[in-house]
Order: sequence, then structure tokens, then C-alpha cells
Amino acid sequence: MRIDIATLFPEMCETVLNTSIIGRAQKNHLVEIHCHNIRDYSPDPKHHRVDDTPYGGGKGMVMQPEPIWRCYLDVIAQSGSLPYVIYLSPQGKTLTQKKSLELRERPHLFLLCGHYEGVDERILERIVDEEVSIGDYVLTGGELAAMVLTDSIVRLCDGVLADPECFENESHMNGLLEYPQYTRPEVWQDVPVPEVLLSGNHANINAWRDEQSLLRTQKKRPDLLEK
Ligand code: 6GU
Repeated sequence: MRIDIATLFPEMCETVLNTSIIGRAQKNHLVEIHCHNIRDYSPDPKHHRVDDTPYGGGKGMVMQPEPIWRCYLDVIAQSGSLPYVIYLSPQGKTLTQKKSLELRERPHLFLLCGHYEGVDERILERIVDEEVSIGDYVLTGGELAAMVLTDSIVRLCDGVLADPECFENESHMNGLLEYPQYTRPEVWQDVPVPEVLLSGNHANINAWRDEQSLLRTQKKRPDLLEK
């Protein structure tokens, strides 16, 4: 999979994506991630301008379409493929595990990070396939949302996690929260690990874990059970 990220703040993205599991996935060539500075594609050679005041008046600045368009064309030329384009915006559909599972099947994604009061509507109409939000609150820009989206997709790509079981049992994969986990010591501050986990009886352990998943979901996220 290839992911191109168009942003005014590529340094913000590069550090995150070169760290930990996503960084390792890139080194192992399981995923190819490129960050592009939209400012480098400004048609204005002197000030590298990328935004301007909104027509009709109002506060803030709007990102101009041309630098984004040129960045998009350059990505197509570099990669030789037409990416599926996602605009990160609080107006998009809220990201879910189901959406990440769907997006991991795409060979090439182009993530557009907005800033200021947004981007010129014409670039959205021209290139964007889908708008994605990461929740009902407002961020200063799309970068953090693009990092969240990238992390949630890349960890689902083949070979990134050592064992696909890593995510088959985890919270949200089956609509339930994950069961509680314990490790050594067997007793900590007078609190013992649940006995069933020490029993070696895997049928009983699995039954206990399923029950705990359900109980936890009822307690912490009853809204998930209603779905
Ligand atoms: Cl994708 N962008 C911004 N600016 N704010 C958000 C968001 C995205 N998702 C939730 N809030």
C-alpha cells in the first residue's frame, strides 16, 4: 500500500510516521508513506502563498485549489497510479474500525489535510472521493486526524503486526470491548489474577473472556450493544 499525505506541516507527520510500529512497517517495505508540503506546489514563486481571504467576506483564510491540484498531479506522476482521495475534515463521516478495514484494501491513498477555514470547494469537487472526521470536536488542522487514520489502517496491513490475532480479538473488531488482561506478578498489592487464567483450561479461559467482553461493553459502552 502507498499513502501520500498533502499538508502544510509535513514535519508534524513525518515524526509520528517514522516512529514505532508504523516506522518499522515502512522500513520493512510493507507500506510506503510520503508527506508532501503543499507550499512547495504554490504557483507563487516569491511568497509560496497557499491561502487567501474568502469570497463574500468572513473571517479566516481559505486554502487555494491550485497548490493542492499540483501536488495531486505530482503524486500521480511519481506513483503512476490514481489514488483514492480522502479529505480530513470535521464535516466527514466519523471514522470506525469498519471504515479502516475497508480502506486497507485500497492500494493507494491520498490524504488531504485542511487548515484555516477549510479548502476551496472546487478542489473538493474535483478530486475528493470521501470526507473523513475522527470525532465530533474541532482540531486546528487535519494532520492529527490523518495520523490517526494512517495508524489505524497501516496496523491492519499484512505483516505489520506479528500475529493477525493481535487485532482479531481486540476492542471494536467484533463490536465488543476487549476482555481484561493480566501479567506477572500473580498477586500484586494483595490482588490476585483471576484463577481461571492460571488453570490452563483454554475452553474455560475463552468462555470467561467472552463473558468479560460482554460485561465490560455493558458497563463502559452500552451504546455499542444497542448497535
Ligand atoms: Cl479530520 N479535521 C479537523 N480539523 N477537525 C476534526 C477532524 C478533522 N476530525 C474531528 N475534528
